[in-house]
Amino acid sequence: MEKPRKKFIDVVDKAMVAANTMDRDELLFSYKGILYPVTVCSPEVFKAMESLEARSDDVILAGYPKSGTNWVGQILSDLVATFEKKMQNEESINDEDLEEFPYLEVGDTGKYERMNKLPSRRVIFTHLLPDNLPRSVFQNKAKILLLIRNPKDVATSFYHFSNGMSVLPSYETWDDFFIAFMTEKSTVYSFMIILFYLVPWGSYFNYLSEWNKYAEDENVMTITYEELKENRALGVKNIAAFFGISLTEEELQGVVERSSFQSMKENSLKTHGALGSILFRKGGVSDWKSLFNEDQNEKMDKAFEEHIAGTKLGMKLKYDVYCRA
Ligand code: PPS
Repeated sequence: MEKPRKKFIDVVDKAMVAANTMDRDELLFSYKGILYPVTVCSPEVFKAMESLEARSDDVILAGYPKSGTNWVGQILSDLVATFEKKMQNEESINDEDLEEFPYLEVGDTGKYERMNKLPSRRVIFTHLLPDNLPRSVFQNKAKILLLIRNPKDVATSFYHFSNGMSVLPSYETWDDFFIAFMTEKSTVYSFMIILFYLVPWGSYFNYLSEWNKYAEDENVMTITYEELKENRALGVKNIAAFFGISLTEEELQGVVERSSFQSMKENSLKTHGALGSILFRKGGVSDWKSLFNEDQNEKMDKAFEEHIAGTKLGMKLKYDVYCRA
């Protein structure tokens, strides 16, 4: 993913320009009870997505927004590209015309028919709930890397991103954003209020609860942002093994080096265009300490306890290590 991604940058730039001329209450739409940005998603595209024919050798990355998707996406794309290059399958990696926006739910209605013709291996990112993925993903046993990050850092990252990225509604204060992040489903039916009180792509807690149902599947591997921060080399090795990507130690080390925060940030104008300076913000653990007050810590601790503490994913998050004040 070090090469310039023209189509990716075009899609994002166009969405940002379109959003700049819109009012805050026009930025999101609701589909099956979840909000999405109108400038990058649409109900027609969601319906067309069902025609995607998933493959058992697809490399799927699932993660709630702000969990490190672009980071792990870089690792996956680099692992696949390095392997393909070694096998001299140049066709599958070098043709710019074959490039599709990496997020499954972002594109046009013709995207999935084009994807059906792409050579293997396809690398696909998504923030969607498992039930909203095309049925063929589970039927055809595509492998899924599920990326999770502690809820306090996710909320912190999401808040800054919402205020920097024009396609998402911004928030006057962190307190306002915190209310939206913590609200699972609004019982208030005024459209304006729903927009104010819910974040796009749905509730973090609901996301983890739904994906937890798949956490034991043999085709699903879970990784945390925090474990990757602690030992990127081990994480890269485990990810490669899960997808059956066989590389030498030296090749794996190259993938590790190219996925450092510093290297991705430096390269971001080429890979992400204007979005780069918004997306690659801090890239660390515990920045939540700069925003959460005592009451918000208590509310988050309670919600975590109620919804996911006892689940497999909840335990993987090591909440006591990364989230206790
Ligand atoms: S998005 O827009 O929802 O797809 O965002 P996503 O990529 O999931 O998450 C963005 C956060 O990931 C951080 N990031 C990284 N952290 C560590 N190392 C690397 N290489 C890396 N690349 C991106 C990015 O900085 C965002 O986190 P915050 O806390 O805001 O810095």
